Amino acid sequence: MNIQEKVEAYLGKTVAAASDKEIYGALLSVVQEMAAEKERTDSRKKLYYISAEFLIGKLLSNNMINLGIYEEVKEMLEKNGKDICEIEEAEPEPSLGNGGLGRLAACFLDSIATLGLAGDGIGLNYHLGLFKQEFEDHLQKETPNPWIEEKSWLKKTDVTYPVSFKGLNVSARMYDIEVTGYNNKTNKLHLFDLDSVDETIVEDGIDFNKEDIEKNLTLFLYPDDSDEQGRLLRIYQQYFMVSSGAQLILDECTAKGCTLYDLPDYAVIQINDTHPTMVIPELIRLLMERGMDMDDAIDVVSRTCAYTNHTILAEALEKWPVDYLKKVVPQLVPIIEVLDDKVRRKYEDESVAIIDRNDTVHMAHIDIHYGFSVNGVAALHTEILKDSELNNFYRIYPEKFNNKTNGITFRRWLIHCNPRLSAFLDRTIGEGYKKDAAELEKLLKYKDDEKVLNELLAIKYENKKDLCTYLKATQGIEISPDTIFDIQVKRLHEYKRQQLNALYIIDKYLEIKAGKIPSAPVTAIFGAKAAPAYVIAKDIIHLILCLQELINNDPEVNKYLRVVMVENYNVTKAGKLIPACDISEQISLASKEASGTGNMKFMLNGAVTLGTEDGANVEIHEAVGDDNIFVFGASSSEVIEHYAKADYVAKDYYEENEAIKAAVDFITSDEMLAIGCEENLARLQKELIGKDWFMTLLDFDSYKETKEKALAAYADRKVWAKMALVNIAKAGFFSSDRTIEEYNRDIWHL
Ligand code: 26Y
Repeated sequence: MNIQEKVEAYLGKTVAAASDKEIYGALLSVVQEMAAEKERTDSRKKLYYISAEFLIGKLLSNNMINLGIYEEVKEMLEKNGKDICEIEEAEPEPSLGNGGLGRLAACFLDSIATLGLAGDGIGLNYHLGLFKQEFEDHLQKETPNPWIEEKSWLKKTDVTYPVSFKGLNVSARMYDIEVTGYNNKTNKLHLFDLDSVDETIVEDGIDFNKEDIEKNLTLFLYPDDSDEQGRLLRIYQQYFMVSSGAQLILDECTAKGCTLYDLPDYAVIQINDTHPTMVIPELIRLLMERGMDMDDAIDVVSRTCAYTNHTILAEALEKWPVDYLKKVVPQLVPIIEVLDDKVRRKYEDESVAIIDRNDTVHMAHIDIHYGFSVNGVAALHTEILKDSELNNFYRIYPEKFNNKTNGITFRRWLIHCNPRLSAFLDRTIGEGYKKDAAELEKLLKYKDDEKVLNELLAIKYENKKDLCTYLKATQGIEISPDTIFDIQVKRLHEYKRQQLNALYIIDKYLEIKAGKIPSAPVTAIFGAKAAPAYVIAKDIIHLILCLQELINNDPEVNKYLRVVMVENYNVTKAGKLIPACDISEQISLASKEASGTGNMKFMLNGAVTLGTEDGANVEIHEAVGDDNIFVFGASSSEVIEHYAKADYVAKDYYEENEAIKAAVDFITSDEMLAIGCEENLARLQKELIGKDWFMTLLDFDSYKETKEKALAAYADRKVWAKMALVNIAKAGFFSSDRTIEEYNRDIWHL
């Protein structure tokens, strides 16, 4: 049977007569069948990547690319009067993640399978995922995102595991999603769930009864934790995930002949940030239940688990009061106490203890003492961990620390999201880059080739036109492809400094109003979700939405400047925004962004970075050289020194710098208050003047100056195209295939 016949067999009618939704369903079945027929990876030792998030995005096209049928299906659909993009629209996006950490896990699964390595994901099947974002009265409103339909990528299995909480025994059921590698074998993503979970308990946005664990356990990713019930629910979720995962791992290993004493020869567990840390005491508990004595169990587990750190923000490193653990998982408490006791006997240093003097458990400390590897996610980040943040641990265990600079899968972030660019690459440098990303460097040969440079500009222009059409259709917003597309899309967080970008926009607005006409028109595009309980982050969204309203409706200004805040930014929208970008905003306060991965996606798609020397920006800078990136701002060592000396005073910058003062004052101007809400705007303004923990005002001048340079450089189209070309050519290092090869070489040894 050819593809059309297969699809029509599922449809029970012709492709031409079917709806987009029906075709999507039929293609899903065809792909699932093909994936099931593919060979599975198989080796004695297997990787288990445990993560609270897997931000996989829509899967149909990605799977078709990996199975090698994408072009064939696309042509078949065209022949029948259907457009593959419309079919893609019919697929709901699973929102099983929040940002970089979750998307990294998804890129890793793709690369692990592509390299033919045996490695499965373990996570949770959140029914409503991360909330869906809507804008109402220029504010973020959260609503549920039910993504599981009758036909979905999830395959319900018969595998169940008992999980015990204090006073509550439940049964975890495993669901599987096939992970197809690019032209290779397949792996699985195992997502655990509870049959009794009930979506109807959600009301009024995303509120629900937090105490009814049997009904709420896997409803949402990151339920609101501003009260104790919310925090306890997070512990319920984490333990449910790791206990089921640990039982699965032990079952699979024993089935392969593992005696449990040789577990490290059969399994390696990569712990993605601290969210799955309880897998360590839980595995120890399970091994003891199966007859191992405690010291042996601790030794075996310590040689099986490895930890990845994704942050240096102290407030994001998880700590749980022992009391909370006693309320939810009392069976782990004596084990954690022994783990702490052993550490205390060996090391006097209080700062490396597991349970501190306030009876709080430091989850990262469990990972570092009882795992065999600790890795950061970019060179600078790992150095900061070693030198300051985790220095006390580094001095004890220098051999455990290693760097694995993040990467992204080029299948999704180039081949799928930018077919124009990948077709151009196919005919210019051949298709080898799809398996070996380093081959992108072949492009450098053309850096002075006018025809090639013009082609790159034409591709960017077409992608920008597509984005204009999309934003008009989805949000009713009109922008022009003849302006510079300046894009900042990522989680909303003060350290990422969307507020710095917003202050620049205000400054520009005031300049235009004062008669200073910019040399080139700019469209500033944002996309970001704020955690529901993060007040200032939501105020920043409010500020941007008010600026959008004010500026886009002012005929004096909107010829030169427009602002767009994309609603419900997600993987699908990233795929449409990134290929259309001219300037990639990566403006975190130096030292705070562990790596960033959006920066890599933009680079690969020919955008030029405007960024601080932070995270992987540093490595991007090294790769492209000074001439092909715009770098600004205080260095990480300067920033770290400011924190150490506590000598940064935002108010001084506000009072001594006229432009800063004018921009900050404008937040509560009559124009803004006519549109927005005084409470939100005034609170944000006060925060910027009185605290500004992430030093926005410190970098304002240097940001403005450097951004002006970038905007001016854009005018010389040939020079700009050459910069874009160099960025694409040098992106090979940031393939997640490279990252995974390093994980395997240094940590997993599969
Ligand atoms: C609620 C709390 C426990 C929490 C929830 C989510 C804490 C952290 C996170 C997510 C963190 C995250 O996404 N970190 C990002 O990981 C990326 C992949 O390594 C990095 O590129 C990025 O710099 C980092 O912010």
